[in-house]
Amino acid sequence: MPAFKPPFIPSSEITPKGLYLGRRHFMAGAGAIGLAGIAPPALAALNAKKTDYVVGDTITPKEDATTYNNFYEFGTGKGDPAAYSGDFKPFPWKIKVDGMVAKPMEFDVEELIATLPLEERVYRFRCVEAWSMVLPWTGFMLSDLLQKVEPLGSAKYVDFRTAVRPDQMPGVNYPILEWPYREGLRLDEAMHPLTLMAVGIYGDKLPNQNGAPIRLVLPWKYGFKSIKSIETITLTDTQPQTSWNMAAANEYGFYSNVNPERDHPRWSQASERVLGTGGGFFGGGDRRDTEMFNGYGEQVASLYAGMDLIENY
Ligand SMILES: Nc1nc2c(c(=O)[nH]1)N[C@H]1C(S)=C(S)[C@@H](COP(=O)(O)O)O[C@H]1N2
Ligand SMILES: [Mo]
Repeated sequence: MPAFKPPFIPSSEITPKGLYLGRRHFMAGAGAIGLAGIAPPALAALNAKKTDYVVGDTITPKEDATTYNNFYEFGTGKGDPAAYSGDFKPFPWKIKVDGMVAKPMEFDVEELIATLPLEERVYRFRCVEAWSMVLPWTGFMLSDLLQKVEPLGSAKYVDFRTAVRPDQMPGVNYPILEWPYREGLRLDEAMHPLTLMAVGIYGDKLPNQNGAPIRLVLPWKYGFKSIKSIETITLTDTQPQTSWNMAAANEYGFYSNVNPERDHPRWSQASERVLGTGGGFFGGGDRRDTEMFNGYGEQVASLYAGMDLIENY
């Protein structure tokens, strides 16, 4: 794996001095967040270290990021996830990690929150629909979780699946997509330090509509790769099926790296609307040019050295 070189402004420039604690891997105090069995409100104070991985732009207002969502398990409208996820119960929650690993395990998410090093990371998030946000996530590196199960040498990919709960997720009662929602990564992408398992946003636990209690965040890929409310993670030697590729293979490939030079068959990917800068649901607001790998090329381009990224979209 290449050495990591953050191109972003140092977090010391944007963070009150007392909160800036140096390198990552600051351990959240086990007592500070609470272990399994504590009611969800106890998670509100996520004890996270401010991180070096910070994008310099203005953070999108919370109101926008929590009311303009894609989470088809709760409906296809942008307002549906906020409106229809009230019955969803994100705690207690078990996440299973199995497949080509030496030690398949099931983890309680509140225990992971209490024991893995949490960081707050401000990432630009670019949806395939040509809009973007800048969001302060709290989470831990997926690599920290995968190391616990000891991936076998034969494992080459990681398959992720969302929970399917017809009584709590109204959308899964309709054949909008093939349920469960699924995503996949190559193992080296999964192990990359930018790959975050988010458990919070805006310093608080994840709202249901944003993927509670645990979701992936991949800042260099289109938003749909960042699968929400994950229940199983399976290591495999074959490229996993992914929901959007199954729905429309010519529009959504396995890689789905942000690429301004590879237009979606139905629209341009050269620029994006910046959400939260005016215009709301109906367009308007600032536009910015889309960057290759969403601006994270310095960290991730080497993962794709020698690959044709128009062909491998
Ligand atoms: N399980 C699941 N995960 C999902 C989706 C979904 O419909 N179901 N939508 C994806 C898409 S298209 C995007 S852009 C992001 C949106 O995340 P946000 O609502 O927190 O901004 O979630 C992704 N993860
Ligand atoms: Mo998206």
